[in-house]
Amino acid sequence: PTVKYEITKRLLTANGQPLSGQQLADDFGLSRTAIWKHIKELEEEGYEIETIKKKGYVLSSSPDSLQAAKINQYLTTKRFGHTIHYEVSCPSTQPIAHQMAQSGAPDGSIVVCEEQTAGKGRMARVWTSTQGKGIWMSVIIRPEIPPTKAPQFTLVAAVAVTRAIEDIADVRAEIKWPNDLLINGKKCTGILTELQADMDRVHAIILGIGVNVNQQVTDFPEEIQSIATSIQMVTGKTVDRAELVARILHHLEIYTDLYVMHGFEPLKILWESYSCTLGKRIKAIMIHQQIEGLALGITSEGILQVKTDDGQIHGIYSADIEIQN
Ligand code: BTX
Repeated sequence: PTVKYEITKRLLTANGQPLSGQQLADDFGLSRTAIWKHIKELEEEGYEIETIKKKGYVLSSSPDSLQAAKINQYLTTKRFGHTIHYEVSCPSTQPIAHQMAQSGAPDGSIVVCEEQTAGKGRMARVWTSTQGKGIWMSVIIRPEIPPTKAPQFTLVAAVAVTRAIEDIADVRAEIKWPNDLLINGKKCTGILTELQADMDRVHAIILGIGVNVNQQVTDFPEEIQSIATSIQMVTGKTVDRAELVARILHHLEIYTDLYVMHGFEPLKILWESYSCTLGKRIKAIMIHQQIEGLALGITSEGILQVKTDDGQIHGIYSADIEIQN
């Protein structure tokens, strides 16, 4: 970590106590002028810093951003989020994370940005990622599991994000199998699970998480205004995105460890309690076919079971779901 990062972290966690310029200079082995230059740079980035004579620097406000130091102040995890790659703007966080994973980034490393110019959904669809309004994040996870189990990870992530939103914004999202989080029937989160694996071993799961946090309806392109929502639109309150990122990582680490130790079974109960798919008539749209019927449940593998009108039960591994009642 750079000196500027360390100074930012100290300012953010000082709780209004002044930080002495001399002390900082001593701690980092720099001159007071060098410290002052870092402070000026932070001010240019939107941090408001007061200089109190003979006492030092006090942070009066910080910009609404997902810079590493902002996330770090809320981290409660052992591994997740300890390596943070931050971009102001990028096409998509996924390829950056893939590259990092290939060059050996540790378990729980993340890529976050303020804006994606080519955000990806599943099957080459577009994920709208408005500047400064949401969480556009990829998490590199290295669980010891066979590749066949990787799709279940989407469900694990869905539970983690739902719990985090509940903690921070006091609103309960519902999970629409397999990867959407809905509030009042509209999509507020999408999850994209990608893999680096060989036949018998997962090297890394690149978990893409997109959360609509502080958008107004007009921040969305017209064609998705009727199907998309944000936490702010539902609660009327602005959420600190950095705090929400840290909370997502908190739950994600716990549930990942639980999953690796005990499988999907203990998470299945939680997943079901947040689901809005089960017990409903649905249409499952797959590439080569569609199935209509009653969503009975998910198996301990995370496969959706649908009973068609002829009484047959179908196992669905991956599909888009329309809920019909
Ligand atoms: P999905 O294929 O399930 O959903 C994509 C569909 O959702 C789009 O076709 C559109 O109808 C709708 N949509 C697009 N943008 C939004 C939005 N902001 N809010 C609600 N609905 C929307 C879901 O794919 C997986 C999305 C993963 C996004 C993350 S962000 C970080 C990472 N980087 C990246 O490029 N993708 C992932």
